[in-house]
Amino acid sequence: MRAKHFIQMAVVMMVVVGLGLGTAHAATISMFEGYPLSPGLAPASNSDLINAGQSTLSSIVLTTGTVVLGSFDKLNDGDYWGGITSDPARWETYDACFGPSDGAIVTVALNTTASPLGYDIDSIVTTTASGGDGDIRRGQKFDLWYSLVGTPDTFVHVTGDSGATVNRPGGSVVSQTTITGDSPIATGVAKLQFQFHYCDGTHENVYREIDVFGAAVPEPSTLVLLATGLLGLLCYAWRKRK
Ligand SMILES: [Ca+2]
Ligand SMILES: [Ca+2]
Repeated sequence: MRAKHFIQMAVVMMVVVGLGLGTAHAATISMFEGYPLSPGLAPASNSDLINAGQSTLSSIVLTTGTVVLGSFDKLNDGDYWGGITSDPARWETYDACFGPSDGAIVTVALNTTASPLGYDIDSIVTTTASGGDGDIRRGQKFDLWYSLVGTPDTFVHVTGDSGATVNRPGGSVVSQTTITGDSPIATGVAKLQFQFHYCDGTHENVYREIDVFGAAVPEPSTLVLLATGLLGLLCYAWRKRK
């Protein structure tokens, strides 16, 4: 490829990336409520971007606040059940949850060494469960923020339900929200932040898992190779037809 063409392609790609960054940061949020093992309840993922042990996760830390119930490592352990997956009754115990204090912030750093252009975030699934019917701790209320690879410590708020990104009091045994957005929610992401709030101002909500789904943003070299390969195939087909 001639240098001039490469520069033209690079400029086009920068414009495309720029347009992507300029889109609105509004999210679409759907809510599932039901009993454990109900149809429609998404299972916990153990291979999402922020799950413990995944190469896409750099660090996940509680940067503000405390754990008032359960333990922090339940947030991304790929499990809802505290290891006893065959017994739905165990759902309602407190040993497999993360109950953050009001205002607690969890900061997730994605592995930008492995993916220098950051990550596309397609969807985020958060699951809570607690106690008997009407227990306020089943609800979910948190703000979601993300930062981009160029400015990893500048966080952008994702707008969702009124008052917070997610603000659902909850009413059944399980509450699960799925956050999506303009596809994807954001691109070129370096970090995510979740700030948790008490739904009723008094009681902690108990989170069982947060799954973040997405993929590494392909590097330009990969895109150029793909484009060149495609062009080559088209030329080949065209010459064959002649
Ligand atoms: Ca868990
Ligand atoms: Ca997970």
